Amino acid sequence: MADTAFTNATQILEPFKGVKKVTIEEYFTSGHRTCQGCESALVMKLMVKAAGPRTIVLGSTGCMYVANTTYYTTPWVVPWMHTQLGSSGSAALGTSAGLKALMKKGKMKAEPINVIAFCGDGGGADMGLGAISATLTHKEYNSLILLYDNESYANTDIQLSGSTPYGANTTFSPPGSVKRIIHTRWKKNTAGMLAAGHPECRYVATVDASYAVEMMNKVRKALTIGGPTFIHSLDPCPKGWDYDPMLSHELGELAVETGVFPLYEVEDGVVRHYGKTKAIVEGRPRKPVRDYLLKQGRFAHFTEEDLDYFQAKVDEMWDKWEIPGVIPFWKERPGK
Ligand SMILES: Cc1ncc(C[n+]2csc(CCOP(=O)(O)OP(=O)(O)O)c2C)c(N)n1
Ligand code: SF4
Ligand SMILES: [Mg+2]
Repeated sequence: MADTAFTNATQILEPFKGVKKVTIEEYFTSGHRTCQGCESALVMKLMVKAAGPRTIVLGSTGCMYVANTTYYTTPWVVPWMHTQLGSSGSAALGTSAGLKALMKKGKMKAEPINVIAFCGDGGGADMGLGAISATLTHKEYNSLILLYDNESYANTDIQLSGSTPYGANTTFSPPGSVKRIIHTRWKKNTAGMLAAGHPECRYVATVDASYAVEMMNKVRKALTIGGPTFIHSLDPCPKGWDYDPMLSHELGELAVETGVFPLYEVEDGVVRHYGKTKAIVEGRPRKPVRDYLLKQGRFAHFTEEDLDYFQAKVDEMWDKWEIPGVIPFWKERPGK
């Protein structure tokens, strides 16, 4: 265990060496009302299982607040607090600073307590980005911010966010007979942006609950490294993405296998690709993006031309970016 006298200690959470070594205790249990097949609920469960009982969870408004804390019920076994939609960063920093001050004054036992704040893509990649950025500059406070990305403002009926993929049908971007593609912007590269821009943040990672042990181990690593850390999780959402709930796990895998959502970590400035993403970097062919897109009703209006455009943009991430799938700078761009 690190320096408890300094009251900035982190727990040393060794990685789970395979699924059989994962601890059995649950800290996110029954009592929630998320949709069948909701991957974000699984992310909550795995996140806090990985962190263990000495954890405080803070969550910004969104499905993981509203569906998880219906009047008088909650699945959280650990202390949990709601925070305003754009405030996951402030809540993480304030809680961590509060704990540190209380421990320093001797008002509570000096011990490592994990502080995890989660946010949706609306709350994190859009509205609360400034607060997350500020938190990632404060290296003296330990906190993990986990962005669960269901690629829309789901709780308020699937409005598009900066994290919604190109062309998706949302309540703000319904395809019409005159204009087929309403949402013409490419998805924000949130993890890459935060990793590149925050020198005091020692750990940024992307995860996908279809690869559950890897996901939990990245949470454990972030909490062990300490300081402010950030994890971005891609979460298939049967309601917003419009698919049969039994496909959640498969879609999570396809997002990685097609190269749409690369799995990596940036630890102290060093990039490591993971799992099937690593295999792709080492030369394994990516599956075509159509295998992923056409399983989802939100892309049902896509023509061959739209699929080609999407494929070309993903190809660019892999073939042209400075660091494949992570950092989108080109050494030089032909014709510009
Ligand atoms: C300041 C503010 N604006 C708008 C809302 C209404 N609102 C509640 S949840 C939500 C969607 C949040 O989207 P996201 O963060 O992606 O979480 P998700 O619902 O997708 O889980 C919105 C817009 C609010 N609660 N607070
Ligand atoms: S709308 Fe999506 S994120 Fe929200 S509870 Fe349902 S499946 Fe989960
Ligand atoms: Mg969302």
